Amino acid sequence: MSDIKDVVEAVIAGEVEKVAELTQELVDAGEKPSEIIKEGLVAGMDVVGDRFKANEMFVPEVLIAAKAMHAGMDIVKPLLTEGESASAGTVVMATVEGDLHDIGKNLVAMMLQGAGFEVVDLGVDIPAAEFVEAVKEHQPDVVGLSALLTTTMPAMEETINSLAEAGLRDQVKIMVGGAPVSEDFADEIGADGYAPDGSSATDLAREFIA
Ligand code: B12
Repeated sequence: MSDIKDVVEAVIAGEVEKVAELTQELVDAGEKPSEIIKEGLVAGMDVVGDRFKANEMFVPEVLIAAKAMHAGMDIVKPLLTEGESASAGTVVMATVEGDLHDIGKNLVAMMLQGAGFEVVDLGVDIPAAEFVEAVKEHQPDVVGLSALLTTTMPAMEETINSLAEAGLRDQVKIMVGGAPVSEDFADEIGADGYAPDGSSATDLAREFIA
């Protein structure tokens, strides 16, 4: 009989098929889907996030772990009842206008998904107006802006200003990130927070919602 702790270990090790098998076994044995997510899949990604932050795991391993986590999520998500919906909140994420870098943004999105957030990923090179439309449509709790170029950092401020002009600023918390971005810059442009990596971004999003 498989144990939920085995799911944690298999996620950390990035064993995609094993995570799917163990998850299915737990479901067949009557384990609650929400418990499998919380104590298995999300718990595994939490460890991955901590190890990434501590430079004990690197981007490719994190991506494989996220894939393993998704393999389990695909099995349990459809089984969740309305009341036990795993969603910790909704995050609209994208790389801002003029910027095509998405490796970091994707990593953050995966970590957020691993922590139970619904992520609406708009992609790269996203103009402020598109963020405004997405906030109207998806009513997220959090908006995440990514920029990797010093030349596209001003587009973060433009996006925040556009959300304010559209009267949506108070409905969302805005977090920013990307290699050239800092806490000071976040304060300067009126964002609600900055995080240096996916694991901290997840902590920040959890704080926003609490
Ligand atoms: C890969 C890469 C590319 C790839 C991008 C592929 C892709 N699909 O993303 C390609 C080849 C396309 C590319 C193109 C260019 N690039 Co480039 N690229 C890089 C490189 C080598 C790595 C970036 C990366 O993926 N890092 C790994 C990820 C995991 O880290 P990360 O992005 O920082 O993300 C983490 C955090 O920042 C944070 N985070 C990220 N986003 C968010 C969002 C939120 C909300 C939060 C909370 C946190 C967060 O969490 C992430 C996970 O830990 C960097 C150099 C570097 N070392 O950073 C240059 C770099 C960013 N590129 C650079 C440049 C100049 C360019 C080009 C202009 C080159 C050119 N002349 O054509 C073009 C621009 C294209 C465009 N319009 O965007 C410069 C930028 C210089 C500057 N200061 O502005 C850099 C720094 C290289 C250099 N030293 O010159 N690039």
